[in-house]
Amino acid sequence: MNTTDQWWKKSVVYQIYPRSFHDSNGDGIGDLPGIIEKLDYLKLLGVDIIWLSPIYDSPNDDNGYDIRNYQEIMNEFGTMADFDQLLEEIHKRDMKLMMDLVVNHTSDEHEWFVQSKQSKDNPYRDYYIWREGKDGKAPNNWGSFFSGPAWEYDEATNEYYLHIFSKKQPDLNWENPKVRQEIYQMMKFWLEKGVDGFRMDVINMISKAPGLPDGEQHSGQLFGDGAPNFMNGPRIHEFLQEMNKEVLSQYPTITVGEMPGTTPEDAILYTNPERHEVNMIFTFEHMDLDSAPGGKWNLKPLYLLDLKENLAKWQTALHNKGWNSLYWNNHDQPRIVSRFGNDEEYRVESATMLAACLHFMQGTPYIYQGEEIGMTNVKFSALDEYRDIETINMYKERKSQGYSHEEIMASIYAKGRDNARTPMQWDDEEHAGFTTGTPWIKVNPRYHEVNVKSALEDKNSIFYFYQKLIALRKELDIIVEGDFQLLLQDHPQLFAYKRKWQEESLIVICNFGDKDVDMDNELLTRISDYNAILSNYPSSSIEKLRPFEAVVLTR
Ligand code: ISL
Ligand code: CA
Repeated sequence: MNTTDQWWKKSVVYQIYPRSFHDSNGDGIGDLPGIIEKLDYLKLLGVDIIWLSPIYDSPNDDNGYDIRNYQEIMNEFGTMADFDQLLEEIHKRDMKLMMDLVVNHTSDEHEWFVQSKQSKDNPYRDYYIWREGKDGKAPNNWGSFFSGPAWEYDEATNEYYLHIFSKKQPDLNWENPKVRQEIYQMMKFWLEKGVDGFRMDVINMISKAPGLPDGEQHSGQLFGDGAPNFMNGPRIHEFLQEMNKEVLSQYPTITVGEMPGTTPEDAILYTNPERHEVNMIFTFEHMDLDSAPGGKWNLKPLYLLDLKENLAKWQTALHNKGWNSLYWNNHDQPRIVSRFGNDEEYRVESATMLAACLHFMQGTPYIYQGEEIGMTNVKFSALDEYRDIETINMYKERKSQGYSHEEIMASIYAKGRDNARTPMQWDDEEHAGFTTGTPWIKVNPRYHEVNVKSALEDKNSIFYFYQKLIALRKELDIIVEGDFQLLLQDHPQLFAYKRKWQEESLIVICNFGDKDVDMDNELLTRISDYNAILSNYPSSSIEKLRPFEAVVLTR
């Protein structure tokens, strides 16, 4: 494969969560025409590829990740004609479009499932995973990601169906070749329209361990841990290779697999070009470092040493063997400036430092809407202001387990997915310029201060810093090609690394703390012949780094 085939290695992806991006008709819900109106803004930022979270027909139990019809557009978002226009406008601006491919499960309102439920001998029965109960209980002890068991009992046929996510998201049965063929046909429908690739939702969960054995029961947990039996399962590579052969290899696509529970060793198997599976995956390891045992809601502070060790491990392991995706944010994660930075007095400094720290690594960077203006987490006081099924179900489950309201809200403030899903803040008008109606979820009250309009007016804004990072990636091949070496490994406050390629070197030094820190003397001598090419303070001296300062040097 030559580098023109691997164009996505030089690209930067921008993720749009359509429901919250821009509403064109005042119904309070973002839509496709709303996105078209903002394409010039994305072009100005300089991104190459747009990844759209699901826009397909859906009853919205999980905001579109529960698809009722793969080949229709969600009414609230517009029509197929709007979609065709969106694609055309994106291509006209020399950008590309990546669709969300959600094929581990469908909505329970998808025609296949409606049929499947009818009777045990319905031709669609085997499109999903149905089992008899065991001793009057569910077929196994797996829990769902959205609280409660992963099985739902169906009275009509006296069997249970598997749903790793909500009970309105039944898992498809990938063992059934007909299911696979249906999916491949559907993918071709979109590729024939001209879309440029897919982000594949929890794609490493499509192969389940035969027999669906119980998971280990950890103390304090309501359910067994099914993950080892449904993540990276026995036929996963076979399925992906088949999909690649039958579909992807016939089009010039970019593909990224969302893959929780995946190590760098797994990632190499998924992304080594010679294996013909996907181009890159989303790892979760760095997103789990601030969780205590028992899952994301059990909070733990981030230790910088853990983050450094983890990211360095992925960088070195995948070099020349696979390909990384680089991300801090998406629609499932809290806002990075509130999480690993300081969203109060050092919002701009920490947002830009975090951006620099990530964007000089090897891999394809992903920017999530609002990240480029430093949008922050929210703290709604009442549960009914939250919209996310994961948050609402977790609240009820923890309440019944005896947690206090305050304890649960603390977890939601830190980790709830709605942190990322409040409307995009375009200006300081009512509802932040997102809608003229009533937004489907409350706007973050900080929109007066944090919005696109003011970012565009300030040449030192986070927006222009991202713009610079994207431009530098196009200019400096070392960012795409270079190897990675962690520097100052044990330093508790500085994250520093070196990239090397041919005769060139690039060094990134980031202060993750809110205090000044003296530069390490030895490193200072080593970089005396380097030139600073970027800093997130108006002027910088590398002898002392100020709070959340980032400096990038080359030689
Ligand atoms: O965000 C999470 C909560 O901890 C993850 O468990 C998340 O559910 C997991 O990363 C899978 O995410 C993807 O599939 C889900 C959907 O809800 C997410 O929005 C999507 O990104 C089911 O389709
Ligand atoms: Ca709308």
